[in-house]
Amino acid sequence: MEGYKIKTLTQFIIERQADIPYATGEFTRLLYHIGVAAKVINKKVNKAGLVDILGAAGDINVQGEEQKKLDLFANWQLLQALKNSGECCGAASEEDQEVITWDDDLTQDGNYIFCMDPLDGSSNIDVNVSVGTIFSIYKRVSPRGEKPTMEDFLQEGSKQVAAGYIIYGSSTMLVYTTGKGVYGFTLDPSIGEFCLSNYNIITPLDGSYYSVNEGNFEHFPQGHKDYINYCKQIDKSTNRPYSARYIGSLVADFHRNLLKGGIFIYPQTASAPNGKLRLIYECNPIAFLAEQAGGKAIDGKQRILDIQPLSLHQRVPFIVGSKNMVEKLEDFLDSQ
Ligand code: P6P
Repeated sequence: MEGYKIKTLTQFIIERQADIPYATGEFTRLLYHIGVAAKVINKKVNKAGLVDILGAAGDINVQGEEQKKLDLFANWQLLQALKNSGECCGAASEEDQEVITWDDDLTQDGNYIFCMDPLDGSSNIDVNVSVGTIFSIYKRVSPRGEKPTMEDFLQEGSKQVAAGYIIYGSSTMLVYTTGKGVYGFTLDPSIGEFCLSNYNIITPLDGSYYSVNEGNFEHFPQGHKDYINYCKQIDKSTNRPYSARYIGSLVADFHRNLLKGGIFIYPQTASAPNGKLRLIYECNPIAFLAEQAGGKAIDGKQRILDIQPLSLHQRVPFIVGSKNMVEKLEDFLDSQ
């Protein structure tokens, strides 16, 4: 049987190295190491029910959320990969209160910083629902040869040089952008390689999925309530009512909407007055990917990528997806 034409992630990164200004292979090496960590995490996620990797780790993370053993495993694997790459001088993680740095000359000479949610949606792990890793890469602004500063990590999302996610679902995919389009790679377990499967992903301008936790409906700002009610009204000319699709795992909800068209909404609620999702390692990378695929990402007032971060674990309201759907919600918000 004719095999499909394989282009591995490593081959693709090297081919597209010219996309990164002044790339000298450093960035290629960094992305390669992320791919290795993703494969190791995938192995554990895929058999989570069989090994003692499920359940609580007994700790609470900086978000006040119960840490899962798999969260900590993923965090450790990614931090090791970043350290071993020698290209990353520091990392901000959802699982760690402070920035992670290393006391060696090689990493302190690293030109990049890394922000991540090592295993997003982890509350779904024990019930076998797709989870994901989300990451964001910036060039450092502090001088090389020293430890990074907080300024390196509080850059606006528009300064990202790359962003991506790994979704551990029915198949495992790595989806990333370096600002020249969005590319998806599916892990072929038979050869242990991420292989190009989605070339230059463009998200539909319209879609029929709206993703929001309607259990919080009463707490939403009125504009959000009006938009959600709009989604439910019957109007065959605009393919409504839409379908409600909400998995409770950002990477899974976003990935479906990216490919099929849709909108994901996490507004401010009573328990999360600034929204629940974190700007630096969830909203910024997803927003970069969405814009690169022709979509849009706002906090309800401004473009996500224009927000000046004030702290590592800052939360923002998050609206992301098909451009026309986001702009329709904006119309409702503006009419308040
Ligand atoms: P809620 C998972 O905990 C997460 O951070 C995202 O992956 C997901 O989109 C959101 O929270 C779900 O939150 O409040 O609807 O359960």
